[in-house]
Amino acid sequence: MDRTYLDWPFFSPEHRDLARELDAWLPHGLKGLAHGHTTGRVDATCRDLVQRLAQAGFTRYAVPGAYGGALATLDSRSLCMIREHLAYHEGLADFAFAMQGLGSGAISLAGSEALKADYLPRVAQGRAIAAFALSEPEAGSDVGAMAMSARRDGDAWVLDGEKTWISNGGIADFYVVFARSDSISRGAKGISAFVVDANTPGLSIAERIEVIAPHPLARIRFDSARIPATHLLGEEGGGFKLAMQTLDIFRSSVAAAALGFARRALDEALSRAKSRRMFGATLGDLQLTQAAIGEMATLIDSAALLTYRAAWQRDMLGERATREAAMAKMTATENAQIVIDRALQMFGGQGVKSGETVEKLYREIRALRIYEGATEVQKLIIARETMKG
Ligand code: COS
Repeated sequence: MDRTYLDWPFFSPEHRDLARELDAWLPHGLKGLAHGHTTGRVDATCRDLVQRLAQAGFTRYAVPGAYGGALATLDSRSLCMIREHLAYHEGLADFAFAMQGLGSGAISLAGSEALKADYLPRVAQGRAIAAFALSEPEAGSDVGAMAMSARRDGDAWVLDGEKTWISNGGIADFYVVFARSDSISRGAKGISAFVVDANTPGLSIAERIEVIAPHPLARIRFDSARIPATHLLGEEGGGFKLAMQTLDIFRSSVAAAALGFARRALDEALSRAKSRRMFGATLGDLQLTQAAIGEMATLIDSAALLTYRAAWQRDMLGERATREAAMAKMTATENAQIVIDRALQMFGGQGVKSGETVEKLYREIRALRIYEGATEVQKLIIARETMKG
């Protein structure tokens, strides 16, 4: 993996140390990991990964320092660096790490002291698996169309409705759930956020969803699920903004994961170019291959620059990096798709054989262009932010 980017001015010595730590851990840290496509096997592998990442100390980067985190506040560059490295080696490891951050992010940002103290240390230590429940069957890109309801009843909130495409659905210990807490029937206003324990009566897994790159994913039902009133996150009606603030942090980390997949694809392509013989030369001697490699390397660097610019801006300038995170997410995921496709092409028939690294990357990258805001949503966000200026 190209390491020269670590000399870019976005990083501090601590980030370079973290990259070294990841490099030292990864070859043995993922050894013996069970693979398999069945729901049960994938669940077990994800639980195993959360334990391994926690023992190595990496999940501590998913929460703030006061609650067992590695650094005082959530550090976007560290999140990106960890996701990039994990994705390079194993997509499920990236997934397991990312979800600890995304699933607990709204608690870190807006939780009461009691909620933070209860949930965040367990996330950091791998004792609780987190999930983020925003999308609904009729409200994906259009978050404001959500219908799930939250009704106040004495010292409780009562939740009714359905959430879908929920990563970690089925294995999570708790869900951060967004629901409509007043009578306004649509739009951003009136949405609130709650922490819901997985064992809450009335919460059930309606369907486990199987996808091209297997990971725990589910549709979840809430039938008069009662949670304590204290499990409201932030202010009543502040849920939409809280969801957007959480996504502002984690979208640049999705970009970093795409970058890790793309870097792996380029490395696979380079070794193929050197070893594969054809037309009396190597694949890499052919100018068409050189053109592909030139394009791939540039797509990767442009994605990396936007990714770490967004992370640096959030960390160092303390500014809302909505536009920058959207640019990074859109560019890095789209570029990675092209890079991986080019790499697969260089493997010819072998590239589509099940179990090949490029075949796996080809399946892994696709969802990243959709989740946490599809490319089309990122374009909309970038345009709106740009037109404000
Ligand atoms: N940070 C803080 N506040 C934000 C914000 C952000 N990043 N983005 C929007 N808001 C605020 C707006 O300022 C507005 O506040 P006011 O009413 O006080 O002016 C409010 O939230 C509503 O914003 P907006 O009008 O832009 O909402 P829209 O309904 O038009 O939705 C998009 C905007 C499409 C950008 C949003 O629904 C979205 O991000 N969709 C994709 C969702 C997603 O990523 N899903 C994946 C789930 S996780 S796998």
